[in-house]
Amino acid sequence: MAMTRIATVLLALSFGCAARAQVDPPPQGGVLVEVVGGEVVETVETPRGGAYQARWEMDSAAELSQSWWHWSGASSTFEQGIATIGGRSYEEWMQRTDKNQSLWWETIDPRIGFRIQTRMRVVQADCGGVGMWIHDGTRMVKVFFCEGEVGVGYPFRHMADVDTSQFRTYTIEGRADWIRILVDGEVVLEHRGPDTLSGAGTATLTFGNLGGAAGVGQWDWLSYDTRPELVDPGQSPQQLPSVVQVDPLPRF
Ligand SMILES: [Ca+2]
Repeated sequence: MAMTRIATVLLALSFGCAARAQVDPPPQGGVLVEVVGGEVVETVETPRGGAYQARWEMDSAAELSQSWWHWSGASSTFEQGIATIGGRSYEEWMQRTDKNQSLWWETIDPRIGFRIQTRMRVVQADCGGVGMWIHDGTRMVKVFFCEGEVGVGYPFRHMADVDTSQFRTYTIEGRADWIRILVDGEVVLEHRGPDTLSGAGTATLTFGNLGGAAGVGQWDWLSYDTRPELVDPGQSPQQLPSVVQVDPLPRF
């Protein structure tokens, strides 16, 4: 711990007040120190040799099962690189939390933020079913893909009109108390405020049918990045809450 603190201070001094700097991560894992807005963001283990991005092509259940748990109450089928997920009940793919199976839980830091992207379309959805459940270690937000609109919520709720019946690329970016959604590269929804921090729920990253309503979505691919370069990410790091240690969903 002492060595880590010394290294942190030295790196902080060397970076001074740079807006953002990043030390090249060790190739075989170790400790990463980042400076955001002049402040050292606490060390982060990099067990994947500095990898912060992951992507799934939806080719098969086997592809997903390597890093996602499957909670099935309806169906997931895979055909020509498209996953059709959902039905009358929950059909969830949840990022695994057992050791060395979740890049998300190994690297996510809410003070740095995340970018999740997916190309998908809504086949049928009573609002609240098809979506994503995103826990970043301090807060949880839900993303809704509904017929004719997309949004974020729980307990707050903000929606935007979108023709979700066509395949579109959705980008969900978040950091601290800020979140926004882009559709095909255009911002359709952006919100910042303490209400975005009030959502409490299971510590997991999930996509599919979340079980709140009937619904089916078709997913072409999904990716995330836990070290994105976010534009206008809201508060400065000095204002951000400390990382709260959460216990991700236990293995079952
Ligand atoms: Ca695909």
